[in-house]
Amino acid sequence: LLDPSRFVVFITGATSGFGAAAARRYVAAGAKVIATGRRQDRLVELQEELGKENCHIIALDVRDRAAVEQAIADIPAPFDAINIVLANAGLALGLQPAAEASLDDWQTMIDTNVSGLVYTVRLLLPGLIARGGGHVVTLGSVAGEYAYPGGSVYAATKAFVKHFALAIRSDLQGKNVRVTDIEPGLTETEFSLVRFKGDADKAGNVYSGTKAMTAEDIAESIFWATSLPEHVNVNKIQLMATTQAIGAFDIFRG
Ligand code: NDP
Ligand code: 8X3
Repeated sequence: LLDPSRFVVFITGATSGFGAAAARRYVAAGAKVIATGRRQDRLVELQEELGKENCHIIALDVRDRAAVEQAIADIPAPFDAINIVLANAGLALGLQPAAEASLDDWQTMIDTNVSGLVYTVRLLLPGLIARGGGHVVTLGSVAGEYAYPGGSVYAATKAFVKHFALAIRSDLQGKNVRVTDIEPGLTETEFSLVRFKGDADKAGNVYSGTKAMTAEDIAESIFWATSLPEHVNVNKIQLMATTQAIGAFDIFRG
């Protein structure tokens, strides 16, 4: 396994959920992290917990291409020696049928999950290559593989993530840069609170009476994939809660 004390991990969406859990997992193993997200107060708390020598923070909206570019250019040593990119920031908004869903919600998901992700990866890849290689980890979803009612644009953005991850591997041949798409199912984070726009009851119902996965479960799979020897590339990891399975085709009978 690789020595995690040599990892410098750039994480988008580190203020909550998988990103925060991954920051903790990597620092616990001796790595350095650059934690980013829009909520500055959360970033400050995380940095206080993990230590300034291990955790550099940048308040950043991944939809703002110029801001992503500037943030990357301004990273001080030793945090600028990034060798793992965890392109994790993302969200689902709403669960309405396609003909009723909010176009603004759709636009926000596309801007964040697609545009924000490609800005992050594109802007960090040259540095990874120049430093001799590294690892890009993207956050897809089971929704990118299996369609479900009300999931339209969210699911489509995650299908984009899955195929983008697979596609960039072809361009990275010979560059020693690995790419892994992590594709989780039901995991309790702030994901549903965001999807239902702060409605804690609706969000709670998603996880009540069942046993969802945790952010720590996903962080462990991310850490594992990046710790494998350099000659091993895990293309994707699809995880579901044991309590979750794929449903039957939906047949309308008039
Ligand atoms: P959380 O809502 O807990 O965390 C999402 C993170 O993304 C937050 O840190 C948030 O930070 C950040 N984020 C959202 N929008 C932006 C933005 N415009 N700019 C920068 N950061 C942003 O959800 P999860 O941890 O569960 O989700 C992480 C990823 O995993 C997402 O891509 C999600 O789609 C995916 N996923 C989640 C699953 C689940 O069931 N939980 C399952 C499969 C995939 P802030 O608001 O501070 O900017
Ligand atoms: C999050 C999992 O099933 O809510 O990507 O879309 S799901």
